[in-house]
Amino acid sequence: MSDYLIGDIQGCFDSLQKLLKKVAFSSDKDQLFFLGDVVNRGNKSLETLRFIKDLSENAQMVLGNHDFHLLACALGDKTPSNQDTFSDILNAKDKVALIDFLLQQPLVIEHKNALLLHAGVPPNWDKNTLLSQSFTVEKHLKKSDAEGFINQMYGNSPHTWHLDLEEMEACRYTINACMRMRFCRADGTLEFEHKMGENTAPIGFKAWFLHEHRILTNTDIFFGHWSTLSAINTPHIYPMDHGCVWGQALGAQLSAIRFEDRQVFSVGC
Ligand SMILES: [Mn+2]
Repeated sequence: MSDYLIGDIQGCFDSLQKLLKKVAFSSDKDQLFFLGDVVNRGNKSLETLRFIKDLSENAQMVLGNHDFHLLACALGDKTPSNQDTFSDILNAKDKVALIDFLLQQPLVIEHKNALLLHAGVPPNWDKNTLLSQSFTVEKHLKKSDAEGFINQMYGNSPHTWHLDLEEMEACRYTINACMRMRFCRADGTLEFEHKMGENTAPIGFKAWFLHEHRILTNTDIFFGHWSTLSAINTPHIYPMDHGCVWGQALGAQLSAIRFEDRQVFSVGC
């Protein structure tokens, strides 16, 4: 009986199957947790999403920015860009069921005192703030007017969190923090231009988990999204996007971490 937490698949279905074989995944015994960005960029988004949906009770996932972008293209007023590779889902006969499945997925999973999410937690947020803000977003995604909500969720502002933000603004900040954040200021001010490693922070910014007075420093946090991070020695911080979609030439891997003993299993992509 093991729990495996798996980083960004991005439609790399074959790598996922290779990884599950490596850990000898058994749907009778084991649980899988996907850390978001299960679709897009890779070549088998449809197979990946169907597979995760069909795992049913054996799997949970959090939404990543690519999963959210798929929702916006399927339901909202966004159109896929040239780089998007999820047209197989948009044209699938089970599209409605797959999109409905994604709408039911959370931004954050609390698993035995650990937190699982796609990008990160603002340094000035405690667990209650994170869980209550993400719950508000999840509540809107499950409503019948999810498309109206999603259409209001695109954009970089507000960059900074305030208690007095109006609800839609607070939801936009929450989505941007939980699904897109890499660098931020100590007060949670977000920045979206820089995508390289933790040592490339713009002036005044740090990787979200490197802020000295971060509130959740004693909570294990498992996340994806940031494939350009180097080996991280920050206690309780587990970056799991090992860049699968970028291919073998870059040493890219798809990885799972076994929750019980923190052993990491990886396959080349
Ligand atoms: Mn991402």
